[in-house]
Amino acid sequence: MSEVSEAVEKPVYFHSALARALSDNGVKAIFGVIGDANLYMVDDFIREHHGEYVAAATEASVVLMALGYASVTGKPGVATVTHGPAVTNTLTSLIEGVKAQLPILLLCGDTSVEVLGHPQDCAQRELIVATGAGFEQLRSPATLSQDLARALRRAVLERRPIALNVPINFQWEKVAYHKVVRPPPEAQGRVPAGEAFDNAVGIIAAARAPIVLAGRGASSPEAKAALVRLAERIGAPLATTLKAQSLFRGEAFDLGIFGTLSTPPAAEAIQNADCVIAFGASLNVFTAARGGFLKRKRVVQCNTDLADIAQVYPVHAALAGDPPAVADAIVRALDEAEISASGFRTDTLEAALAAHSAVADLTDMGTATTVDARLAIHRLGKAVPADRTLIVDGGRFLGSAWEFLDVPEPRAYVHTIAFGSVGLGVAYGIGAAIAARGRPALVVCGDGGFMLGGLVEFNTAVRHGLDMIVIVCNDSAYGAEHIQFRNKNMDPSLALFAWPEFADVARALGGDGVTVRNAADLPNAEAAIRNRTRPLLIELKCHPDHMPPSPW
Ligand SMILES: Cc1ncc(C[n+]2csc(CCOP(=O)(O)OP(=O)(O)O)c2C)c(N)n1
Repeated sequence: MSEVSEAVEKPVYFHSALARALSDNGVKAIFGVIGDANLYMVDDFIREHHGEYVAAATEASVVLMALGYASVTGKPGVATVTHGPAVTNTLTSLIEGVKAQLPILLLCGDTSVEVLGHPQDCAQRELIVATGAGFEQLRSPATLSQDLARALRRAVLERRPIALNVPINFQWEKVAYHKVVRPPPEAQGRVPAGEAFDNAVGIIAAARAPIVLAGRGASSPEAKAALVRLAERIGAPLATTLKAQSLFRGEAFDLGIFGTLSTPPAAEAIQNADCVIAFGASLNVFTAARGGFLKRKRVVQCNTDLADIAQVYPVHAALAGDPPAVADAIVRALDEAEISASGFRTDTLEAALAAHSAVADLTDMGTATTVDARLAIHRLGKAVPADRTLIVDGGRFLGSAWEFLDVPEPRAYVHTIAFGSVGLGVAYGIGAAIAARGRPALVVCGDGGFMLGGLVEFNTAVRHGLDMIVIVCNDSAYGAEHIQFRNKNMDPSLALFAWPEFADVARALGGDGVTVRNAADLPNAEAAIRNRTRPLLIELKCHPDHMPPSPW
């Protein structure tokens, strides 16, 4: 679609024009912390444009909320902060957004250049650029509409946060508002031609045991349908990355997650495969099981951008194109050459996949005063509606959440550890909850992560009436560090914490709280989930020496 630009009658204040430009560009929700550089714009956005404004407690969370929104909707999230320390508070979250490749627009105020020695002045451009985010300067009140539209477009096309630096002294200037909307181009069904494509088809035709693997970049309904067609055509089982989990649920020969989180029958099938055809996946170290799952296999990788191919491991065929179009083109080429299907879809494999149960072989590690995190999470997961959003924080507990909780579709899974930071889950979850009202946001975090980041925003979920359930796996420890001291036969007390009762904390913050001390307390938690009317925190008392190992 081309640029839409219209003139508007009489001059308005810059801050009103900015709110209007956001609304005209389809922005429905903004996450923010106000200060003297953005308060009037936010007021206008709410009053004049009936926009949704989420008032976060810290600027770090504002960016994370916008990332959560972008992750669930696939559209840019929008955040607003004032200047100086408000901007420096966003930096860790911006790095998270860059590594997560999520499109957001961060509106930053910029300290007045007229005030010599302003205490809040700092090198905003340099700080932002150092995170890997893009930087756009709002040049003048007259260029507001173009500058905003360009920043939004860049966020989508560059798949990263773009900060738009907005000088504070523009706010009460008058501008003749022009509507400018510059939507990015849509996917163009590109299929690579020539040798690269022929080579890929040759590899697939020769494969005796191929697997079709989908990543988040191939998780649209069209991509799913095309990959299912291809997998059926060549007799390949289907698999996904963690971020595309559940894409093929219900399909025949769905291996589930390909990588360090694979189930035993899926891992066996992967070991027996001789070819992996990956679409929209980065093939990172976790998907590749540190390289082990790609060894002795021919690898075909198809991504929209050539730059995303062979980033970590070499591949045998690189296809830069649109996954659904490429998958269909491969099927046509195989049909033309009358290549028959592989024999990899066997009854034995089907039976092994069907017989697998995640919890059947687990020994309960619970005690009279603690629960087994895996079994408790699995059970509580059944009590939360299946149509939910899942947000998993970082820490040793995360394997339990990844393995025992599922989502209805890939976009309902929100990944929060692109930068390996703990404590981002609750803020990400608030953005996800705003993006998908009607779906409960299920956040799983550790005690350390909750105290590091979740605590500060739990009340934001309360103030905004969000449907959020936070399961805190409380092993009274930085478990990921506790295990390291233990492994070296050292005293782990530096990693131990005597936190307050988390259920009391949740109630003090305006939510509900339930404590699960042992398996007999689980029915209380299940009832609290069923009867929830406000954000609910469930504390699982866990033992630091009885936690499953981290897959991280
Ligand atoms: C911002 C940040 N600070 C510190 C760390 C180091 N770190 C990794 S895991 C972890 C422990 C987290 O504890 P908790 O949330 O209780 O989860 P657990 O490991 O106990 O399951 C810490 C401190 C980190 N990854 N990110």
